[in-house]
Amino acid sequence: MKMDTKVLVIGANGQLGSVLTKELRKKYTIENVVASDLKENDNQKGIFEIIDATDRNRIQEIVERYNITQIYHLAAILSAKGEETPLATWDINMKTLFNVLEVSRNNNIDKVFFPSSIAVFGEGAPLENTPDDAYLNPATVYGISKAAGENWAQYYFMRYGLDVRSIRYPGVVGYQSMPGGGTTDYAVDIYHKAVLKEEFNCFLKEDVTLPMIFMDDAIRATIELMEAPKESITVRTSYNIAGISFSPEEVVTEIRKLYPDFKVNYKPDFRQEIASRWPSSIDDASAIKDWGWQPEFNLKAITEIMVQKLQEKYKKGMPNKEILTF
Ligand code: VAH
Repeated sequence: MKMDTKVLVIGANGQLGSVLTKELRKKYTIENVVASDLKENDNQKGIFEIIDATDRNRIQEIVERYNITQIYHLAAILSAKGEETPLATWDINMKTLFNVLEVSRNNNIDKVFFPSSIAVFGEGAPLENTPDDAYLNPATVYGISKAAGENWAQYYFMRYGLDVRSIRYPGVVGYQSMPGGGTTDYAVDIYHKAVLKEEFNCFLKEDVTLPMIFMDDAIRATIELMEAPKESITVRTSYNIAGISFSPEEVVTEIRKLYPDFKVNYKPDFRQEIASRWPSSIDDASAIKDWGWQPEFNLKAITEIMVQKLQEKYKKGMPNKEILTF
């Protein structure tokens, strides 16, 4: 019989993983959350273990050592980066998921979180108010791996009763961490450049509207989903959630209310092609019905908070962190 909730976060150094780990430590105490990633991260206060999630035995070892009861699997190669090495991306994204699912079912893990993405949608799905059950036709290897992963998550629930839960994240915007290799990374980098009073080169067209979400909303959605009573979960592939949809030019308009001279050049690259196949807005009726999802941050609020927090960080001398760019 397992006692306390003991959480393992795989991919704890990532854009979402680093913020989620901090929130989980607040919720379950620092002793009950084990952060892990490919390399040490000294700004994580708490238990940290090196895990390469392609190594199933290593996951097993850590699950046993800490008597883990929940696993959040946040490690994956994202949409843009993933296109550089398609087969390696597929291999890493799927192998790590299979390892987490197998270790979880073999160790009676109570709950598993698997992040999916709006990248699972493509040609053939309605691009406005895209519903949970829309036709999945991903155009990136990342999206293909997430669509496959959703079906494997559902299979492990149906076949083995493993309580795997999943959210299709929109593009995540936060000041707490840097994204890496995503098509929506522009929406974080743009705020850094504005606060540093530097020119911004946008790799998407000014009018491409994408579903986005503020980091605080994304983290709250994740924890609310994982806390929902098991019987209320009716979607075992992955839940759509909506935050706020916006285009680069809409962000620029909001930023220029605070930085009137902010200069932006639009230089669409291969990521524009990826973004053009993604929905512009999401229907999250199931998340609202099943576990009461409601976003709290609109673009105005996101912009004000991002600017204020980044001003504070840069005043404290945070290095000018370039977003991973190509
Ligand atoms: C990406 N940030 O751009 C991720 C996300 C919806 C986008 O999946 O790949």
